[in-house]
Amino acid sequence: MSARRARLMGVVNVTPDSFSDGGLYLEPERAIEHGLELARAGADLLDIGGESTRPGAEGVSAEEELARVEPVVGGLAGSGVPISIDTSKAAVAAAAIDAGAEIVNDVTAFRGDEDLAALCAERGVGVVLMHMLGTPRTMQVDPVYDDVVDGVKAFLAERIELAVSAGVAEERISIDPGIGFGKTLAHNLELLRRLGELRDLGRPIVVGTSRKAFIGKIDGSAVEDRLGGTIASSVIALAGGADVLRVHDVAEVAEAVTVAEAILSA
Ligand code: HH2
Repeated sequence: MSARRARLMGVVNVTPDSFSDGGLYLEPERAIEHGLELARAGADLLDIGGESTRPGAEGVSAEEELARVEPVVGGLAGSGVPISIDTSKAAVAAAAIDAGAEIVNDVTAFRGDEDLAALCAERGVGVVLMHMLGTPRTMQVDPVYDDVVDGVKAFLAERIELAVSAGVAEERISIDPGIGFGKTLAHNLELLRRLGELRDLGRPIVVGTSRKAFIGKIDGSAVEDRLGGTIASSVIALAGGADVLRVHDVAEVAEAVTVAEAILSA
């Protein structure tokens, strides 16, 4: 157990096309090795994904996604760090749960596959329900909200209700504002600044800012140079009440969060 309150979810992308690390961990051995490295660096959870959700991405078939993630989930289950499977497909989630995953992280919040909620209920796994406007293919085409925080909050409240009515235990649900998923720079910044308002929903908050494009829009950095912006935004999310930070650079964010928490709790 780490001394930190906030938990770090280390990202393991088993894809050829993820926006920041696509192709690096496509071979199962490399992905497993990377996951173990993130665990040693302080990850409290490992989030394994086989389909990129970057803006403009086309989906992959369940067969392809499953072939990518199943050996990696199997290889990392039992490493001492709980595994979450980043998928919207019930068939992929089912196989990942069989292979040892304990959490389903669904960027569509159960809108992508009508069987996923019932599966999560039946298997008793944790779920992360994320807000996204539209789909990865369309989400960055002129997103509009009256008030982005109110809109995200209302959506998440509705998805919690749906999950509970499908039989998912409320205490197993976490929520995520979906930074970068159908949001302009101004929307992302406002969500991060007013993150605390999501606490009214009574569920743990997951936030993923890691290496995302909004950072580059602020400081002009290329995707491989966004560590400073990742740390700044992660610490602000922490101060706003985030419980889980989904990051690629676990070691560096762990150092920052340890110091930030000491200050926040002094
Ligand atoms: N962001 C990404 C993917 N999954 N899940 C949650 N709950 N929250 C997020 O913010 C989130 C997520 C995108 O990051 P990454 O996995 O690195 O990229 P890609 O989708 O291109 O694989």
